[in-house]
Amino acid sequence: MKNILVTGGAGFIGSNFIFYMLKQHPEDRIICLDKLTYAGNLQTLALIMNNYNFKFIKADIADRQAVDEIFAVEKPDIVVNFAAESHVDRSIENPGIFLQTNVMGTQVLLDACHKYGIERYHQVSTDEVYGDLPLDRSDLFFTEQTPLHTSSPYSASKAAADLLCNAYFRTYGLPITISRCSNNYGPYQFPEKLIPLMIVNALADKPLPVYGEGLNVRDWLYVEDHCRAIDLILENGEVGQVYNIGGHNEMRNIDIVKLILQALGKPESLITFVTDRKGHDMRYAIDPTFIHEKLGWLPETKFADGIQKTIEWYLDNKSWWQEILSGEYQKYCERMYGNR
Ligand code: NAD
Ligand code: TDX
Repeated sequence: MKNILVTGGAGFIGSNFIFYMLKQHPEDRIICLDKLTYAGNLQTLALIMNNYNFKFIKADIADRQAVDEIFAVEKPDIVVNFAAESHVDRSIENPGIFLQTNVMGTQVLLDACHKYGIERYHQVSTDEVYGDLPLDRSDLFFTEQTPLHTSSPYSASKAAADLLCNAYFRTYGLPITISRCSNNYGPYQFPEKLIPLMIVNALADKPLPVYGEGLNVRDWLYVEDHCRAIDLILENGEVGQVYNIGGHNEMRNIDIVKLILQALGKPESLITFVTDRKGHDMRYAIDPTFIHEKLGWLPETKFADGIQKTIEWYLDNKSWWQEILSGEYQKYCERMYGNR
């Protein structure tokens, strides 16, 4: 039985990871630490809130005292850090909070791991730390050896956090691992990211804002495949190692948007081309050979199946995203958590 501290577990990937782990490893205990920013949603965790092997704690990973107290009481064996400001567009608007949470928060967690001792600290990073690839070189992919070359304040903050993890491994011998994954999609993704935004806008017959000409390419990974990869890294990964997670599943934004419109029976006239994102990365593409050879991981979900499941989830769970969009979610948090 292990105590696993999952930070950022009220967000998209963190919550999916908690569900995955409770199913795969019911003997373990999960403690979710989350600040509940706009991107964190307690409603997502409502079904497991009363599980005997789950505990939720509202806290900021950058709050040294709070994190110290949590480590002293909960004594985690494993920490998986998902907590982050994760939206590139917001980082362009306001970089400061990205440095605070993604860099300083990571340092606070690493210090606590060093102080209290830990079996493993796993940092959930991103392929964006490698920068981008040109559209006309489909032979090029990111490997674990690709130099860090960031574009946005978001990716710079994630790269800084990765370097800190490496420093704590080299300097203090802290048993860290890092994974860098491509774009995730699936249930519970906040509707500011491409796929859920396009689904909810299309359902409301609102314009679908495509940046530039929509030719940018992303390598899409179904969130459950990502969770399985992290579980494998925790079980069999080598400390000090970086693992790239992605699936040779590259698609242009415009093709994704058209596919969503087709699946929902909505007209392409909803597509609106808008001013491009500043510093917009052209193409991300992961070479997953290393994790495949070392840990036997391969993505299992075909994009056609994953996008269908995702669209169905948003159709079946309208109240989840309608509450977020209407601001109801903030009131829900105060109601549910205000006096705890
Ligand atoms: P998300 O924005 O959906 O969720 C982030 C969660 O972290 C939220 O619950 C939020 O409340 C919490 N959080 C934010 N600041 C915090 C703080 N200071 N202290 C405690 N909790 C805090 O993000 P996501 O898409 O689930 O991404 C999870 C992780 O995976 C991030 O580290 C992100 O950089 C990385 N990642 C995401 C993707 C993707 O496609 N979504 C791809 C690669 C890497
Ligand atoms: O309205 C939009 N219109 C549009 O054309 C939005 C929100 C996005 N886009 C484009 C920009 C990107 O080329 O779609 C692509 C995907 O955009 P996002 O969903 O914002 O993801 P991205 O910028 O690729 O970053 C994501 O993957 C890597 C996550 O948000 C990061 O947290 C992760 O590290």
